[in-house]
Amino acid sequence: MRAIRNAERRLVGHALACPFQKESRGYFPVAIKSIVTAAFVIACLHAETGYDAWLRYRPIEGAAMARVRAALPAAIVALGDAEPEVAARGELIQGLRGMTGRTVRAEARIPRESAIVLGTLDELSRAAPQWNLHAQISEDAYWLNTVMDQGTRYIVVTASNPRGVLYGAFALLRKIATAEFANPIDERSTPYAPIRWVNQWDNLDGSIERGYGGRSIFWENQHARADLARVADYGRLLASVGINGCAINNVNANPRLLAPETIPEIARIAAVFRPWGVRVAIAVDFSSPKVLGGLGTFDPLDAGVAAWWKRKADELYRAIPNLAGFVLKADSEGRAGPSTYGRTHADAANVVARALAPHGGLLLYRGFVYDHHMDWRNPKNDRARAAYDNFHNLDGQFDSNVVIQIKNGPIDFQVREPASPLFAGLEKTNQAVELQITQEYVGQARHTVFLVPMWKETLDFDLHAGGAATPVKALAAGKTFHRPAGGFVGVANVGLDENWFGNHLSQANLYGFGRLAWNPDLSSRRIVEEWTRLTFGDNPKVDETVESIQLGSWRTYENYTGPLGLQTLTDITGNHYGVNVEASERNGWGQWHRADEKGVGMDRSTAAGTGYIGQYPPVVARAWESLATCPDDLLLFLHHVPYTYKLHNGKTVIQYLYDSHYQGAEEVAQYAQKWKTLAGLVDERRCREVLAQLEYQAGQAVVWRDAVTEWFHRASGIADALGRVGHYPGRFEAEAMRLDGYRVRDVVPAEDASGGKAVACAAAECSASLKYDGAAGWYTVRVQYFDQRDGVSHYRLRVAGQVIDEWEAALSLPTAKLDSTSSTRRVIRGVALRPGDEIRIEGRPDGGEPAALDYIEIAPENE
Ligand code: GCW
Repeated sequence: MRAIRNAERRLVGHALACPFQKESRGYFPVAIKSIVTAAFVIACLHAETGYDAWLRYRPIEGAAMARVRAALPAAIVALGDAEPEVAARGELIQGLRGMTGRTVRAEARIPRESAIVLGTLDELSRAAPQWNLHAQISEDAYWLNTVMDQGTRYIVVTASNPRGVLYGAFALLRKIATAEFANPIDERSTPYAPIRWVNQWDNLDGSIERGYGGRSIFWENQHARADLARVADYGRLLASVGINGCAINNVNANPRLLAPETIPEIARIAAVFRPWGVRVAIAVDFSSPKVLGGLGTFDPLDAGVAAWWKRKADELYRAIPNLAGFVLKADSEGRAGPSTYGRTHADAANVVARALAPHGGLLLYRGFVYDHHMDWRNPKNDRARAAYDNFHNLDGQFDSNVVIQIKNGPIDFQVREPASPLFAGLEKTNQAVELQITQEYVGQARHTVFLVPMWKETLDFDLHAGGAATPVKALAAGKTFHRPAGGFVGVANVGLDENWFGNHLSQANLYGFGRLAWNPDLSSRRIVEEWTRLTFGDNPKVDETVESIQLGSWRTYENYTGPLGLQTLTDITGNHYGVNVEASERNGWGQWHRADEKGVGMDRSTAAGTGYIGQYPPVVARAWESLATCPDDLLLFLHHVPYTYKLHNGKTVIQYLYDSHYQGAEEVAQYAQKWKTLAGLVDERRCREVLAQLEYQAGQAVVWRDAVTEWFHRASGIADALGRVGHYPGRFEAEAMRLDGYRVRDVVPAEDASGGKAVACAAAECSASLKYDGAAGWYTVRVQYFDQRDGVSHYRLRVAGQVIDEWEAALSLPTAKLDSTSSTRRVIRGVALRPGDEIRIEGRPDGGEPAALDYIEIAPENE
C-alpha cells in the first residue's frame, strides 16, 4: 500500500511541477477534465530533473509499443502481502502506465482473464497448484514465466522470497523499457553473491564524507530526518538493480549511533527501506562499550565488553528485526581498534560478530587498515602491503558471520590500482570487495568517469589463488573457497541533490555497481547500453554518443590525471580533487610515487623493492616482478624506472606522460563537442546541465594537463618531443598584462597556475588588459580564472570597450585557495578582433574571493 502511495505521490509531484497543468484547468469542462489531466500527468513526466534516474518509464515508441500493448494483460495480482510484493505490484502499475499509457487493474486473486501474477513459489503452489510451478530458486533470484491455463495466458513473476519477486518485477519493467520483452517469456536470473550492499558515509549532522550530491537523505542535526521520502525513493533505485543492504552512516562512526535514543530513528529508516527489500546496516565505533556504554575498557577479550555488545545487539534487533548487521572500521586513520589492547583484528571482529550471530546479522569488518604515519624515507615501507600484512595471517580465525570488506586496490580508490592481493590471501575467511561509487579520487561530481570498466578489470582479474583460475569476483563472492557469505559493497554517498550525485552521468556508476553485483559477467557495454536507454531513451544518436563518452571516460580521466599506475596525482592530503603532483610525497600517508629528477615509480619488487609483489600468488608475482612482463598500465605502481625507460609500446615513460595528458585533455574537449550535437534530442534541462559539466571538465583537464606535464618537465629536464609542454600559443599571462588594482601573486604549487603566478584584485574592482596585435578575424577567447568557495566574484570581458561577456565565479569548488582546484575556464566564442583592440578583463571580488586571473588564450575560431 505504501508503495502505491509512493507511486501516486511521485505522479502528483510531477503534475504539480508541470507548467501546462494550470492551463488544462481553464480550458476543459469538468467531465473531460480528468482525462485531460491524466494525459498531462504523463506529459509532465517529460520535465526531467534526473530525479527518476533510470526509472523514468517514458512512453515506449513505435513497433515496441504495439508489441507490448498486445502482450500486456489488463490485470495484475500480488498473491502475498509482504511489503516487497506490494511494492512490486505498485511499481509494475506505475511503470506500465508510464510506458504504455495504460493502467492495469489490481485484483485480489488470480482472475479468469489474462494477468500478471506476482508471488513466491509457495504462494503460487497454493493459489494455482494446477500450474505446477516448481523450481530450485535461490534466495533473491527470480523467474519470469508465461503460463497458459485453459487458454488464458498469465505472466508470472516468481521467486523463493518476496524480495526476489520485487527484483523480477523490476527486471520485467527493464525488459519492456529496453525493448527486450519477449512473449512468451521464460527467464531465470540468480544473483552472483548474497551481499550486495551500498555504504553511505553520512554523518549524523547531515554532512557526507566524500559526498558530492548534497546533504544526507538520512540525517540532519543529529537525528534521522523527519521527512524520509527520499529514503524510500533511494530504496526503490537500489532495489531496481538488486541491492539488498545499505549502511546508513559513516564508517568513521559516531558512537551515538548506538545510543538508546537513536535506535528508534534507525528503525524508522529501516521501515522506509523495507518495502524495497533493502536491509539497513549501521557502522559502529569500536570504542562504543567505553565511550557510550561507560565501561572502563573496550578490550575485545574482556567479558564485560562482550556482554555489552551482546546486549546492544539484542536491543537493536528488538527494534529492527531485519537489521543486516554492522560495518566496522577499526585501527584505521585514527579510529579506535584492538591494537589499543594488543589484540588482533580477529579478536575485535569476533566479539562483535558473536553478538550479531544469534540474530543472523553480519559483521563487515573493513580491510582498509594501514599506518598513516609511515616513514617516507625508508624505501622498504609500503602502504600497499598493509591489508595483506594485517589480515593474511589471521585467515581462519574469523567467525563465520564476519566478512572482511576489502577495497578493490591496495591503496585507496585511485584511478588505477592492481587488484588487492588480500583477495587471494584469505581462503578460510569470508570477504567482500569494496568499490567506490562516489568519485572521491576520480573527479568527484564534476568529471564524468564511468567506473564499470575499471571495476570489471579488477573483478575479472585472475589472481591464480591456489593455482587455479580465480577471478576476484569469484573470490569475493565466496565461490572459490565455498564460503557462506561474500559479495559486493559500493560506497554510494547519494545526497539530497535532485539528481542524487550532482552529475547526471554519474548515476551510471550506481546503476553499474548494482548490475555488476548481481551479475559481474555483464559487459561494460551491455551495462552502459541498458543505462543509457533507460536514462535518456532510445534515440540511436543519443545512445551512441552517451555510450561512447561513458565507455572511454575512465581511460580518459586516467590519461590526464595519473597514467601508468602513478595513481591520481591529486591533492592527497587535501580535497582529493585538484592536481598536486607532490602532495603524495614526503609525508606518512604512503601514496608515494617517488618521482625525482631521474625517474619515477614505487619499487615494489621482491628482489629490490618493498616486496609487495611477493604478496601475490606466484603466477601473478612472476609476471609483475619482471619489467619485461609487467603491464605498462601498472608499471609505475610496481617499479621505479628512469624517465627514458621504454614502454612496451615503444614510447619513453616521459613522452608517454606528456602524450597521455594531451590526449586526455583533447578527449574531454571532444566529449563536450559531441554532447552539443544532442541539442533537441535530450530534454532541455539535462542537456544543458550535462553540457555545462563537460565543458567545465574540459577546462579542468587542461589545468591537469599543464600542471602534470610542467611538473615532470621540470623534474626530468627532458623536453616534449612534440614541443607542446611549456609552449602555449595564443596564451597571455595575466601577470604580464597591464594591471589596474590587480596584484601579482605566487601560486603554490607553482604548476597550478600558468607561469606559477596569478593576479588577485586588491581593490573594489580591478582590470587586466592587453593590446591585441594579431591578425584580424574571428576568435575564441578563453579566460582562466579562479573560482574559490568563499565568494562569488564577478568578471567582465571587454573588447575595444564593448562588453562581450559577463559571468560569476559561483561554482563552490572545494578550496578557498588560488590553486588547481579553483582554476576554472570561461570560453567565449565568436569574438571579432582587430590589431590594436584592447582586450580587458574586469574583476570584482566578493567575500574572500579576489576575482583572480591566471591567463587568457586567444585561439582561431575553429580550434
Ligand atoms: O579514502 C579514504 C577517504 C576517507 C574515508 C576512508 C575510508 C570514510 O579519504 O574519507 O573515510 O578512505 O575508506 O575509511
